[in-house]
Amino acid sequence: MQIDVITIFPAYFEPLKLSLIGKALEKQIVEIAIHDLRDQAPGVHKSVDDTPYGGGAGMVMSPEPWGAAIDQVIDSRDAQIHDLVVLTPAGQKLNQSMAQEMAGLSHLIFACGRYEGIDHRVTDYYQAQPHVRVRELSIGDYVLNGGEVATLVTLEAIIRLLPGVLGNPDSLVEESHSIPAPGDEESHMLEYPNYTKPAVWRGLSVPEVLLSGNHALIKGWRSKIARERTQKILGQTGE
Ligand code: JCZ
Repeated sequence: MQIDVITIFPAYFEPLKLSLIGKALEKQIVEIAIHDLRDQAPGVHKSVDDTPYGGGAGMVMSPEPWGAAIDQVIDSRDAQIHDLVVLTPAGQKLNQSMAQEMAGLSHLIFACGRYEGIDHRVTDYYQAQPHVRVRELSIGDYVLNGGEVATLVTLEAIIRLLPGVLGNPDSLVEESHSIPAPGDEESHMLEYPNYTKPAVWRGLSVPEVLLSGNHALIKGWRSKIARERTQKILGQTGE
């Protein structure tokens, strides 16, 4: 899988070199290139923003450097289709089935906006290109200062699903039981709580059933607790 990220803050993506994703890069399971949008900005000031048409607060990212940067990464990759992903609070909410779907794609391009976002003609233009698909995604209903952190979250959700990235792929199988079916996002089960040694810590004991060695009993207990947790959380969010 090939991933290109376009940003005015390349340093935000340094953590991708760490841990499991860093290993995936070394193993060439995924190739990630970070591009500085300012390389496409003209003049000594390297300006990438301007005032909004129609007035209002803040600045809007200009379309020209975005067009130049996106054209360059499209032309540099030989994929049949390029998926342009734009993180925005106005996007479709990211969920596990979308991460799974994106993990099956060959070339992802992430455009990280700042300020009040990117001139809307950029997504309109690429949406109309036959070899490009555009997805506007949100990682949740809260406002960040830019697309970088939301892109990092999305990248981690996708890359950990690629074959060979997780040390023990059984974790993905276990996880899959708590993931909702597509279109059934409301009904997902939360996971059961986990415990390890020591059996007593600061006066608190591990639930006795987990020490019983009775796997059927443990399975039943875990699903009961998972159902109770799920009920409690759904109650809190009013769902
Ligand atoms: C650009 N502000 C891009 C995405 N889920 C979520 N919250 N906030 C964002 C986001 C905020 C932004 C930009 C300027 C994404």
